[in-house]
Amino acid sequence: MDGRRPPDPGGKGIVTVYEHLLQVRERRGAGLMVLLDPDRHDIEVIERRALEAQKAGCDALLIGSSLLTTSNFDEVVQRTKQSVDVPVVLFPGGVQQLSAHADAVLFLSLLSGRNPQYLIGDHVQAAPIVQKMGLEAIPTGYILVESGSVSTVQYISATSPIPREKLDIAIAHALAGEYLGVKLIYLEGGSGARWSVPEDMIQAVRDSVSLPIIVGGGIRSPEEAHEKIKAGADWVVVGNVLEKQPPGSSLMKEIAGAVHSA
Ligand code: 1GP
Repeated sequence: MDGRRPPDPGGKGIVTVYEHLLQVRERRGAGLMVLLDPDRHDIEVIERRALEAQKAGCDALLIGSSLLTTSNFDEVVQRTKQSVDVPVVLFPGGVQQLSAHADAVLFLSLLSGRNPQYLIGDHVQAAPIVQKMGLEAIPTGYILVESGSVSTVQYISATSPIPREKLDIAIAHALAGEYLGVKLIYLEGGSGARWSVPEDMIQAVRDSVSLPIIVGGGIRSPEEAHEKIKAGADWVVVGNVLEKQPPGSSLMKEIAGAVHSA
């Protein structure tokens, strides 16, 4: 524990965001995280979307970007945090995406790649900052999966995704993550992916590791989110498709409903 007390949404004495994630899984069967990308919208829009996400029933917010081009990241996190009660979790594409205003950070190691910067390099730079900020770090094995086109994260990280049909390779990476001690596996198609992570791969990883599994990238409908949960995902992340919805759209609520009823 780092001494900080993240939110206690259920009033049950939950003291870490990781525990909150596990509790949501127990209570609701599965969870929805909405991704807010500071590069894509003004701060006011991000605040509004964060509130909409909370009202729609989302269980946690992720903030991050593969390529951060805005200069007000800290302010975005601060104002988002002030707007909602659900945990605000950093999903950083790099060391510059840290903020003491968040409740936790997914401490991502890009296991599917062989670029040392994203396996350990950035982590060494980030770790002392995370400690000074008092952020809860959640060790996460990040596994990029081929999704029909070159994703931003693939391009920026200069790594190859796991081919969609190579279930054994996905299993081996997830297992290696478990043995190395990560607490979450994140199967990622990349934001705006043409194809989301295939269900047979989610199922194969589910059958092989005991860790909670997050699945994101290219999920666009309640039905698709429902299928990911049925295949074994504990959490679904949705970002891109929600950014394209007009104010008042019910899509977020429908996706939340589909996730929680799976
Ligand atoms: C991207 O998994 C997240 O890192 C969410 O993807 O934006 O395609 O929903 P989308």
